[in-house]
Amino acid sequence: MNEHDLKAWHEQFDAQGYVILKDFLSADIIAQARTTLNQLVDQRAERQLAAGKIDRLFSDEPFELRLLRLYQDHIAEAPNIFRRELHLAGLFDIFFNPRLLDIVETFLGGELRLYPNYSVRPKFPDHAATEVLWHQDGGYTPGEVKMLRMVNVWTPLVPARIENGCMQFIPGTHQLGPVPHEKREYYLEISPAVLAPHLAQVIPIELDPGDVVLFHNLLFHRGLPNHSSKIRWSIDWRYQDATQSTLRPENGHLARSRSHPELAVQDAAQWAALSFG
Ligand SMILES: O=C(O)CCC(=O)C(=O)O
Repeated sequence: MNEHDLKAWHEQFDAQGYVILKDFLSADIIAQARTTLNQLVDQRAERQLAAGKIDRLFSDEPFELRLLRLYQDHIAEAPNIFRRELHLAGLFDIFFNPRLLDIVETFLGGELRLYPNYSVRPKFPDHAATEVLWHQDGGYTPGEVKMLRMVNVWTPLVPARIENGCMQFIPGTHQLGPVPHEKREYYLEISPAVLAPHLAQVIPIELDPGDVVLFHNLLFHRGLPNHSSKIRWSIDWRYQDATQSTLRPENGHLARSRSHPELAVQDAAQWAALSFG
């Protein structure tokens, strides 16, 4: 991170509401995350087998396909998000990545929490529950969301393209403040009258594993449907100024504290011993 890059990132984040950090996470960190998530898939395989829903574990299927095979005859039961399951040692290097925290600290200051909605999304092909409608992340939090000082993060574990359900952003919309959302079957959606004037400015956020996008908690965005034949795996999480309330029942976990470093999550083993909240 040099001063020149940092200045450009801040300017882009302020004006457009997002910044893409290309090739930011190492191949080892991504491989470790995929291996770790495979443990969750293993557990699902055992469960499906025990329930008589499948007759084999599909152990030789690749990461992009195995969960699909496990649920292909029971697609309504397929997981579309993992949250509570993510206290796994192999995800520590993503959520508590020191280089990432260094950057986020320049936005939010030296007291940083991992906000309590870290998620992994296995986006199944053509599955309505995995098409995430236009929203502001803040739209999912009740109360004075405008005051929340946050940096939101998304990274893919497979190449994310328009075809397999990358995200789309509408640059600059974070400056509109919190807008009304309406309840749909699976997700909230920004009210059509508010959204419509901005749709001409939509851009796709096509990323590769290792790339990371930082975005504003009020930026209009959505996750496209996956029209490919494989699962689009991704991780999304958020950091918040830990001196604020989360406006949620959960407090998240301290990721960095300049005032009390010993109170932040120290290592992978501690992360794995904690629970969602
Ligand atoms: O992964 C997706 O398709 C959507 C994710 C999203 O909306 C978010 O991270 O806020």
